[in-house]
Amino acid sequence: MGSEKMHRIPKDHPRYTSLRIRQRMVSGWRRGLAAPEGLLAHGRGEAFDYLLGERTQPEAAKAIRAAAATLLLARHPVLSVNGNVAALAPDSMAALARSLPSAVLEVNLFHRSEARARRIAARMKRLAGRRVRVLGPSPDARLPGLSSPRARSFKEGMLSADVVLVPLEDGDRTEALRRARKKVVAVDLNPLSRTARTASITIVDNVIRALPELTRQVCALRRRPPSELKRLATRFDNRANLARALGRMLARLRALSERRRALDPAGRRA
Ligand code: PTJ
Repeated sequence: MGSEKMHRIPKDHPRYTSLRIRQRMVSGWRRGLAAPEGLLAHGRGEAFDYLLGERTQPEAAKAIRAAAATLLLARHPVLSVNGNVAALAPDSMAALARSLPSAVLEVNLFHRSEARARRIAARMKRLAGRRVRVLGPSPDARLPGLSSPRARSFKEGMLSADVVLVPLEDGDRTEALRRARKKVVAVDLNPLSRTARTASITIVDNVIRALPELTRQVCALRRRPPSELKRLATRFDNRANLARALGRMLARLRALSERRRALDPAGRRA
């Protein structure tokens, strides 16, 4: 793992926020939290975020509300943490876990190594506090229909969950969770990914923005009657919402091309 110092990014750089997020990812990799493949996955996400204008769009806000209602109604919600989440948004994930009375955090890695799982679990435990259960090293179960080691999981984690939140997930595991009849809430900037298309609710947004907003919605909806939460959760149509998210990207591209503007996410001339 590299040990060079991070470059200081000038605050007036037009891509300051994006470059700072990128540094967080690199730092997560240097600390042994994120996999090197996570850096590549992040780059793919950045490209889609660019098309979204690097903002939480109305489709994502709608999905976040349905996701908050679904998590509040869950008997045993499990929040999955991988290397990218541990690098980019561990504090937001910990806050979300604290906001849900029965949520469990499960470290679930695509490129699994016990050492990385231990490091991520320790970080999440530190941030989430004593009240939140964190499952990380030494898995005791397997998700059916997946080949090793991605299948490794926990009896008291995903195996017994009714709702699983998977930020930045791979398509195979999302499909395996759906086959096991679990509701899956995904956060994925790519509306075309298998995860996005297979999940019950897909939030097409950056985890950096989506997770704090999800916690805000959980807190806002907490005292609403279950009938209202059920309505919010069941009326959500993932396919239609994904189509609208794609349509928004298309419309942005069309508007920008018609104005002959280079693609600056904020709509400024680049
Ligand atoms: O830490 P591990 O071993 O569990 O590995 C994590 C990665 C992300 C490497 C692994 O799950 C993986 O390979 O994922 P994929 O199949 O590349 O899918 C990642 C998806 O997340 C892609 O569709 C990206 O567009 C999307 N994405 C990337 N960065 C973000 C994102 N979505 C939301 N927020 C982001 N910041």
